[in-house]
Amino acid sequence: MSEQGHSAEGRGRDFDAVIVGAGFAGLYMLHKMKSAGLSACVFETGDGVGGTWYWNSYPGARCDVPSMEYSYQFDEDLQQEWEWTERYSSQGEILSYLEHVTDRFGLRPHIRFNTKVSAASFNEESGDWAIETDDGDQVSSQFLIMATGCLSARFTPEIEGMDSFEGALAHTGNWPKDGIDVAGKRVGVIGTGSSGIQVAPMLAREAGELFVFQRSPAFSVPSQNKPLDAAEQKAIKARYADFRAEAKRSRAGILYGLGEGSALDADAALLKEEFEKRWQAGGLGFTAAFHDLFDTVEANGTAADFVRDKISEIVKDPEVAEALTPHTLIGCKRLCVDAGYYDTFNRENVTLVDLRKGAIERFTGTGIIVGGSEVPLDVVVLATGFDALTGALLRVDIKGRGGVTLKEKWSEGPKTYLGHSISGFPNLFAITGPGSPSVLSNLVPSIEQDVDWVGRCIAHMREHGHQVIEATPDAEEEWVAHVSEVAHRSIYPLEDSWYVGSNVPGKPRVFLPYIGFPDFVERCNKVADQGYTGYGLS
Ligand code: NA7
Repeated sequence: MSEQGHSAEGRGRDFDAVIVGAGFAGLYMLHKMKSAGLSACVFETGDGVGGTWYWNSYPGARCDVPSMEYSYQFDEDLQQEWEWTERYSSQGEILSYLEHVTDRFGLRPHIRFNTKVSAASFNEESGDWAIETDDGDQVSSQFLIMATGCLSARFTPEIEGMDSFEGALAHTGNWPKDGIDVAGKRVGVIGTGSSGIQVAPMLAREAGELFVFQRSPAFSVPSQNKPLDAAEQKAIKARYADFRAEAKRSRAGILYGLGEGSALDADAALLKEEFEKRWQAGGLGFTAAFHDLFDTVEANGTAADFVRDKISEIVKDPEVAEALTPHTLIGCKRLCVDAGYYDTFNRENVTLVDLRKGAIERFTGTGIIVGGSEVPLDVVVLATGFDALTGALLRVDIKGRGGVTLKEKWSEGPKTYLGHSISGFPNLFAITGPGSPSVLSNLVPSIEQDVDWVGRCIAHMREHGHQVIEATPDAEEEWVAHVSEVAHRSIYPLEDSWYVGSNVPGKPRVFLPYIGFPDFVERCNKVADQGYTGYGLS
């Protein structure tokens, strides 16, 4: 690849920055680099922009953070001009938005589509990264910025005979662009996390019969999605900066309106009233009804009991209702947000296959064997999730100082400083990496926070003539311990979930995200204000 930006020219390298991934993070990072006059290129596996919103185009795919918050705020004209149509945006609308952003800021010519980064190694002599793509190309760059997403490395369980299945088979995270015709067919969905819960009601409407293969029941609350009221949108836009600032002061960077009271101080009537209000309002704010739902098992149980009661009210067959009812903490495994999920099981053409009574044994050419007998199927949808937060980084063969691979470095779990920097891997930044608020926050402002921080850091290096920045082992160790300490103050780590990596066999059990967006921002700003404490600059 010969495209040379003016800034990298004469330094013997192809780019100042190579960015991997053209989703929310990669696009804004590219814009940031270009605006600073740096030469930058994005490598993207897909043939379009969008990241998560490019790949997850299954029926029912929708964001569960409100549209007015799940959008960029770096450009006032953009946020004023773009009109969202629904309270929660569909995958298609978010993809259109990202395509608009790409063209509006002239990013497309700097993105190399259909190109997967397969390996990257740090050259200690030049201080550059050598980046290899799967088409055999190699480029050099001072900075390597992994904008590879938190939930992008698909997890497909190894089930015997899957390859021999003769019907249509698709992962929700890699949905065929022309869709799948399910009309009148026998369709199976494996998995009941957010993706399974979104796709199942949509498939049920079209399919002849739908079989939902459930290993663990999940808690879900209604989205109460609706068209976005024009007056409401206008009112928010009139004070967008304040609205955004207010959101950033909340734990997740989202305006849930955290309840001030403790669930443990509330009597039965107040609990019911508050939870019902949140249920009717819809969305993830349900678990913000009281301030301590993630502090103690007892407090959490009040919310879980409310949803358990709802499930038994909604699902008419008591046996099915019980099978759908989780007897776990709520929200410690990602809370799902749905559009009629539980009610779907009242349909004649929908069957819940409870895998706790008999696991999936294998695929045949014509279906799935469960508990010794075959469920004949024409279509199987794998809603089996992702190797979250670390998967996309570890699937690239990244070698740092001394040829040490990231896989070796993270063999006992990810270690980062501030979620984006890794000791031994200079000039590499992971946007919303493990140890950052990422998936426990509104990802768009979290992305903007990281991108702005990296942009400021690179500007600082240029100004002071530094070529290389690297987190110190001590700073990294302290951060890793802090992330874990904060997590263990809550009840989050008590449940098995992709937050702790337990969905992927063999993955070390480590609580991956950092809890607390405002604290994270404060810490990152302090590090920068004090001249990049915890880093070596040379
Ligand atoms: P999730 O939330 O990881 O859900 C995956 C589901 O797939 C979950 O119900 C799993 O059951 C199930 N699963 C995984 N492997 C198997 C096998 N072998 N057999 C049966 N069932 C299996 O992924 P999603 O894509 O739904 O959501 C990911 C995030 O994306 C979501 O939280 C939002 O933040 C956006 P398990 O619970 O492990 O028993």
